[in-house]
Amino acid sequence: MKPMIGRAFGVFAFALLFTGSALAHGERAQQANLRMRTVNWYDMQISPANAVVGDEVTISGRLRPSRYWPEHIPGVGGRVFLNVGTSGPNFIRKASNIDGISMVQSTALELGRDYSFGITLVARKPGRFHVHPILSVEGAGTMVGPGRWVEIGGSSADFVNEVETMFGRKINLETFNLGVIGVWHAIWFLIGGAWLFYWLRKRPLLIARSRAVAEAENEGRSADDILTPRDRQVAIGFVVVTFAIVAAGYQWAESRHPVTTPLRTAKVIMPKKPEPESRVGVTLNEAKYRIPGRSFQMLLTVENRLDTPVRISEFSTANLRFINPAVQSLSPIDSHDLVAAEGLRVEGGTIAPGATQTVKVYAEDALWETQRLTQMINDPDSVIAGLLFFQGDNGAREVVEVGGSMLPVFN
Ligand SMILES: [Cu+2]
Repeated sequence: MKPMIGRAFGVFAFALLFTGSALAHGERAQQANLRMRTVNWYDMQISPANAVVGDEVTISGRLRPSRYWPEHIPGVGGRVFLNVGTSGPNFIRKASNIDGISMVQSTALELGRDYSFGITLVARKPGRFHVHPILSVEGAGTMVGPGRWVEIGGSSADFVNEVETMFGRKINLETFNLGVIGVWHAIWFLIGGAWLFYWLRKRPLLIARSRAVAEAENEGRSADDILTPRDRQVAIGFVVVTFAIVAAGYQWAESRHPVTTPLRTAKVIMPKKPEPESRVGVTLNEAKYRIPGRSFQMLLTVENRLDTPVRISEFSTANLRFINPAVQSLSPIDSHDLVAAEGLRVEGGTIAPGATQTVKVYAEDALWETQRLTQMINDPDSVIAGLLFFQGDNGAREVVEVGGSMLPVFN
């Protein structure tokens, strides 16, 4: 007995030790290839980072479904829905759009295309919440975008959530019809409870009853023989009462709300669009991940079709941003902003206008480990993808997706 208790304590202590750092909504739990090769999110902004209950908080940015989307996972061409991931009903979503088209319903997108998105929230509860844009993909699950902390002050009591119906009636969505919902729950709870109460009083019960049924069948009788005429009358009574309540409830609801419309399930149609035209051509010749150094390396051939010299300023994959400090300085916005400010090293630096040259890129940071992306070496197909950002001397920016096979290096 004693070792058991000791072990139980050990597990408990272990759990306590690790709950502190958990982010609790599983952004690191998804497989590495799901995070690296599904939706590329960038330019994301959530503002304001501090608000009070009732204030609007907007999320905006761009998303690019990967051209290297894993074949075994349903893609964005089926049905997707743009939403928000946070730790509970702390906000309401007032509006959302992709490329300016309202996303009140779900839609379908295309791989390799570049879309802008925007979401308008209203703060509902006070607290400090980690907020992510998310894209729910039918059959594949939820693809989580970058997270930001949003601090909401004020009091829940000040939250107002009123709408006006087509007939001019003002409704408070926080409390609308709560009484009716409560009454219906109580009615079905009572009926279910009475049904249970009737049968639990009877003997034999449970296993003994099962044995009685088996016995009757062994003797060649019908198992229904153990029911009494009274049992049958009670059961018929329950059926009649249940149907009567359903019919009366329907009549009552119809008379109270004569005009209703069903919930809408149609898809929003997104106009077809071409793949983003890139004035920088990139070919991935080789990609390696050196496990001891947490060093991700890419050998690229870059063709600069712009009329200005360009340099690689950033590599972004799985919401991790590796920044080239020689080109831009960027620091994390908050404690969980996944920016490696000095994480990108580029050999073969500036690419002259019109030139084609080989560039070696190193993305090195402990984030590979802490964000559990090292498991990419366990993917059977070992394909990686991410966005490369090129910065022109004249301020031009090109965003190009790269992807291909990755080779793990163990020493
Ligand atoms: Cu989060």
